[in-house]
Amino acid sequence: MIMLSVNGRQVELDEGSSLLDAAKAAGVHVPTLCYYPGLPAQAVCRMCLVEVEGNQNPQPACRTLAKDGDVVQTDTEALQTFRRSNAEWLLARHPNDCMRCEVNGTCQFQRLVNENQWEERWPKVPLGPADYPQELSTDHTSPSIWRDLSKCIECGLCAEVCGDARQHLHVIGFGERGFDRRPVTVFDEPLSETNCISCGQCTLVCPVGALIETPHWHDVLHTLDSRRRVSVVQVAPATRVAISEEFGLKPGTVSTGRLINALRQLGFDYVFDTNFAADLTIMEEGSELLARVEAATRLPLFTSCCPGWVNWVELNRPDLLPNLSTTKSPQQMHGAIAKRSAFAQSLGPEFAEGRAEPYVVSVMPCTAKKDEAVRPGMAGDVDHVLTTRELARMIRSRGIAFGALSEDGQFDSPLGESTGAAQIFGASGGVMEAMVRTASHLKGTEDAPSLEWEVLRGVREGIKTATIPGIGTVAVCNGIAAAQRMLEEEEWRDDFVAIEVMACVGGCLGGGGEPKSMDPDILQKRAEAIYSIDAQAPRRRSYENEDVQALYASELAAPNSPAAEELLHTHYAA
Ligand code: HC0
Ligand code: SF4
Repeated sequence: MIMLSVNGRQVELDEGSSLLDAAKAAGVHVPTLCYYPGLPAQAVCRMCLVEVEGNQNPQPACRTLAKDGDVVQTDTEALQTFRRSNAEWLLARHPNDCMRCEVNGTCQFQRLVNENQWEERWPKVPLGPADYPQELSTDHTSPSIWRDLSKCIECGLCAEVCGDARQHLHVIGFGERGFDRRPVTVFDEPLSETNCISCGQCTLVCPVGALIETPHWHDVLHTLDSRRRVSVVQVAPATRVAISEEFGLKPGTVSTGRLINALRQLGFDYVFDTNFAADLTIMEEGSELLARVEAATRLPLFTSCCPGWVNWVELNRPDLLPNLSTTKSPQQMHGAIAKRSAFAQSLGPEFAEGRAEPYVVSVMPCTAKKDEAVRPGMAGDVDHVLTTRELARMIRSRGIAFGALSEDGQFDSPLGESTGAAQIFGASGGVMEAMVRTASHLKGTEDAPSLEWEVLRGVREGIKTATIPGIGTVAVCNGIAAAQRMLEEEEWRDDFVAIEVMACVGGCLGGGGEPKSMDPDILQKRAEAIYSIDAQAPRRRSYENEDVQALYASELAAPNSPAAEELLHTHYAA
């Protein structure tokens, strides 16, 4: 342990901690722009400069190790002048059109400027070289991600997260040096022409509005306000445990009921649960796995509910496409059922055949789900996809006091019924654990010996494995980098019967559309919330979902039947 003082307050902390950690431990706020927990400190924004006694120059707190006996000052007049000069430089390169910006109210730069009353004093200097074509600075070609370089503050976090620090995809990197430095794609191609998998991790760490999810919430509000179609919304498992953070509730707060009430206040006619379709996914994907094991073909089976992973396979390893499960993701299944099944038509006359089909919106922790919703073979199942962050904006824009809503909201039935197995889909390892819980039942043998598979849980990046009696050994790749590492060796072909891949570390609860929380333990807290919902669920195995049983009895006959194939399965194109 080391002892030091920050603004006169004594703190004790572990060796290896930074001065930023020390300030936090002392309860002192040090401004940052280019810092994100878990990513390497960039130390380029110079907002976190602090004075350390004995050092002539101020030090960046994010990247300077705290030493025993340090005496640190964080808010002297000289430091304030430094910060103001840096901010004025950034303001000169920024459009400062906050009122029309998608991150208005959540932008870190805007907040700092506002808190410190910094002003725009210098003539405008656009980002990049003087002859940089301005049309290249705005890129709206991706169905999932919008880029606006005019808002970039060159923090470097997007290049880090897309590169070696997290995803190992290197779609965005830094071009030029010094004055002209800016984040670019290879050959400055638009994102849609690159190997971007739409994971949205870059939008999660961007402190400003330079990288955002392709916004759908304006269209959704317009459609709801027009009240011309019956509207349906479905909610993903990872959204209900994270949206609380957007409204100042404690991280890890489960907000399912509040969320349902907010969606009703926004004007949705039916509020359903993506988890219903997650249970159905297990029935289809589990049966698919057993059929492949029996026929000894297309093994190992890769899960396909993460669209970032599917994009990666299509772009980089089309030879693996036959191994992907053809089962649609729960998002797409839910949309297909709401729009095209006789089952949904039993909901009421507004769903009946011949009427305008319902308007289906999904709320997801994921930016790649926007991309998935327009994929060939599935387009039309879901009309618009909102990220957790976008939904929070919608709720704020309608003046709904989320934190004050009651937790008593209930999903509509029957497309709102679900089990605990479906809820854990939102965490890395959850799809596999849910499949394990049901596989023995599908085989017609005793159920798996254990309900809970701790070895498949955990939010840390890497590969988890488990040997399941009667099935074989399965693997979980937590993050696209882990999957890439695994595929570099050939052992995976023989070692595993099934492999779950989630492109974002933590699974969906670490998705690119989740709140931009700066809590370093955030994934753990969200995961605990997800597993607590499962632990309290009256039913915890997907085949126990009575409405899923009813859907098979009334319409689909059995998993992987021709009717189920038509409605619930898809194909992939290289
Ligand atoms: Fe997920 Fe899903 S669990 S991908 O992570 O499978 O986005 O939360 O909604 O579709 O259910 C995301 C989360 C979902 C889907 C489900 C799966
Ligand atoms: Fe990289 Fe993901 Fe951002 Fe695409 S969405 S640029 S793959 S971090």
